[in-house]
Amino acid sequence: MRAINSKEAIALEDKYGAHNYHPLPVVLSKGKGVLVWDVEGKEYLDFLSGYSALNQGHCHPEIVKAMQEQAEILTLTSRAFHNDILGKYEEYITNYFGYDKVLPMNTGVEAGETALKLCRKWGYKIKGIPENEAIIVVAKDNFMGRTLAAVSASTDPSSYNGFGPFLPGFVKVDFNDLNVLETVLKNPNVAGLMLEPIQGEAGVNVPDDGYLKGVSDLCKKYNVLFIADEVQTGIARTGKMLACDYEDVKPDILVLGKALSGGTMPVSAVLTNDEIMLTIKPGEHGSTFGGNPLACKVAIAALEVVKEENLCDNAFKMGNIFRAGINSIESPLIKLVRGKGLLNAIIVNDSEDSKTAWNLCMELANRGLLAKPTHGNIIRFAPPLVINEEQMKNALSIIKGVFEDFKG
Ligand code: IF1
Repeated sequence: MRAINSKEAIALEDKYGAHNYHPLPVVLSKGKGVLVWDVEGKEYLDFLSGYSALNQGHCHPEIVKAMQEQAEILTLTSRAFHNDILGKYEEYITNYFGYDKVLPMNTGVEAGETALKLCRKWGYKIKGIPENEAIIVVAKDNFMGRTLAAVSASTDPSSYNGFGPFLPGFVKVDFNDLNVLETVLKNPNVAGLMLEPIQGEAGVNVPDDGYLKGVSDLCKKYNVLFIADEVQTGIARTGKMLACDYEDVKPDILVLGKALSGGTMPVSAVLTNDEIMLTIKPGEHGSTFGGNPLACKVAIAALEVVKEENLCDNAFKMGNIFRAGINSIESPLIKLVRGKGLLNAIIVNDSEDSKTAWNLCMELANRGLLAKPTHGNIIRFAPPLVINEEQMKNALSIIKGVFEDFKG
């Protein structure tokens, strides 16, 4: 197949593909580590990382090697039969995160849905909530994916508009407010509370110190399951293995995805204890590809890389360099920078509906750095966690130049 240029590639997507995204006009054809190249050969620093799925960097050799080897042996058995990889993976990941059991799925939202189902089952069978009356509390401005349950839990019109009727049983409370949360958790029909430790799509919304500990304590006090959606914050992204680790909080149910495969293929997982996990009986939940041998081998390799390459420490150190560098930029356009580890965002000093953040990202791309606005005036910066100091300094130099030269 002859190579196509950017213009042709974009035209094909426009003609034959759904218009459910508005990408930057960049057509990538190669990735390695922190770097990506477009079809014309231009090099970029990737500061989006596939929405934090590429924590280990593009095409990590150890992960690709594991994928290639397993792909030639056995890729899928379905769960109708056992295989020689799944049990070893289940032992590995449950020991890695300190839980009794794992339920393997594929995408992050499938893992989130699995957590919601486990929580409801536990509510009825263990907590004794009357059938079909379980309530799950979520934080406003959450993002857990694009399924109907996920958008039923959403407070973002761009996520739920036009997709009703919605799944009942969600109560939405302000993020980062323990008082309002306690009043809601007193309801004996509340089975669980699901939230991201840092709200990614909401614009890297970091709660006050002590909030996660307070959430965990309130959930224990009212016999409510704390479900942590660490699909985006997990696997070293925030400078700790899990964002919950910043407050030594252990969620009852842990939801992982994205970087669980190092960005090679969809792999997600739900981890919890026996009491909760065993409320789901054979035939009550599953997925064709969930826990397939290829995904299991890839996930083991991806998790090994995180530890072998000290990605938590590197994310923590590089994140400090990034935020210090942004804070040293003299620009009226920078309202503030916030985040933990290498999950950061710049709040642009302009209205939510302005094109400024988009235009800044277009100029960043022109100068060799890829980032994209999340809501309106917020630009997320999340490079692969393998980034080194020289690459970070180069990135900061590009960002500084764009903000200082920006003429609107
Ligand atoms: C899009 C961003 C959005 C997630 C959290 C579950 C999921 C996600 C905390 C679902 C997915 C992706 C989805 C993608 C854009 C991106 C994203 F914050 F990461 F940038 F949308 F908020 N929990 N996040 O962040 O995982 O099913 O996608 O594997 O849908 O536009 P998934």
